[in-house]
Amino acid sequence: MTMPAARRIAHLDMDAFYASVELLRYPELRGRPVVIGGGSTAQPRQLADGTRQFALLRDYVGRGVVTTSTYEARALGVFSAMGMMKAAALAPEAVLLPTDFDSYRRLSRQFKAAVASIAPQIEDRGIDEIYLDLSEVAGETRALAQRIKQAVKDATGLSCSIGIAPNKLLAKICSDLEKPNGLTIVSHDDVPARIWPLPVRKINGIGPKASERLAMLGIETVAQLAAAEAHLLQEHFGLNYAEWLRRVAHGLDERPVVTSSEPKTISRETTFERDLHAKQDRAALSGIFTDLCTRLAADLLRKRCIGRTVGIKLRYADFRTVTRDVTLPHATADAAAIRRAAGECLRRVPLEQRLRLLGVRVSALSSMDEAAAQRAAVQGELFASL
Ligand code: DCP
Ligand code: MG
Repeated sequence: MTMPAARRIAHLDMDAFYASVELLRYPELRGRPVVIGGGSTAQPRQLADGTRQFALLRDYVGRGVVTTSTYEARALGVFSAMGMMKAAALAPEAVLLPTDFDSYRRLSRQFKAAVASIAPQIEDRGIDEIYLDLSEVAGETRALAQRIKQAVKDATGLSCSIGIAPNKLLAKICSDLEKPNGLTIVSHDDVPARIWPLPVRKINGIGPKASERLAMLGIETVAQLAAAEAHLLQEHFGLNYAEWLRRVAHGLDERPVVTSSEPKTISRETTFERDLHAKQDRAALSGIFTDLCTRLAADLLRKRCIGRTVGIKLRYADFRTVTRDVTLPHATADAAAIRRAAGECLRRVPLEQRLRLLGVRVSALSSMDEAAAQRAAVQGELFASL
């Protein structure tokens, strides 16, 4: 048996992202506790002498929550999602700034473009985080990571933290270990030393409910999870989630980095040797149709994709082309499900004329592995909340 080649996967997460973007614009606030999340009343005022006057958290009244905070504010106990009044009690002297999503989005595009110039295999995970597949990128790991961090800094003036590991699961955990401006590299052999001491919450996919439930079983660390009896986990979390827990506790994760350059739609079509009629050539057409769906399902499986929208394309003998599609309740890669949905579409087109071409496509694609991990996670959360 040949082992698949080891991968080199990075997770990059910007440091105190929104707050750091604000500090680019108000450099005089560096080193001070700053909280983002005010409304327009928190807009700094330009004074006659050229200096700026900032709103202070102690003057805040309302029901808003903290969007993010600088590390100086975090040292005072102020974190994302905390009520602003509570934050004001902890850090009355902190500066309050309004959120400015346009700027955050602009800087987000800039840092991603800078990274893409070095490592093009990027999976976008939101405004301030990405996964990178560095397996095919030349260079020693630490030097490569430093180059990426420098490129982000040069393009935006901002710092980020990078975790590099054999898979997404470990890379994500690692990017958080030495924040801010961190660089953490782990191999599979480092899992017992670096990952096992961590609380189970550090694993992306073990939410608050699952960790609570694990704590009731005496499982607080990843090491304890790795050592847990399989039947105990199965009993409390169900087979799928228990199996997933066991794998992640050992640092195992096969999910690919899904780049946005991957297709949004996958299709198969065929032009007939002679024009076919829906009634007279029913059997032949039906066979071709089923065959298309089977091949399409195989394409999806090969690309590890599932899709929610199934569509057909018909070209009539007079070269007119029509399409129809249907969106399913759940994404699928199953040949029979695709055949059924495509059949439904076929019933919605006129079939008096002969046909030259028939095509089937699946769109609204997502990653098969991502979906499975999410299902397992949701199921675990459900079990945990019972
Ligand atoms: N964010 C938000 N609401 C939250 C958490 C975060 O609106 N509950 C926003 C503000 C953050 C951005 O998303 O700046 C990125 O989230 P992170 O969790 O990466 O937090 P930060 O980048 O602010 O800090 P860190 O340095 O810990 O990554
Ligand atoms: Mg961040």
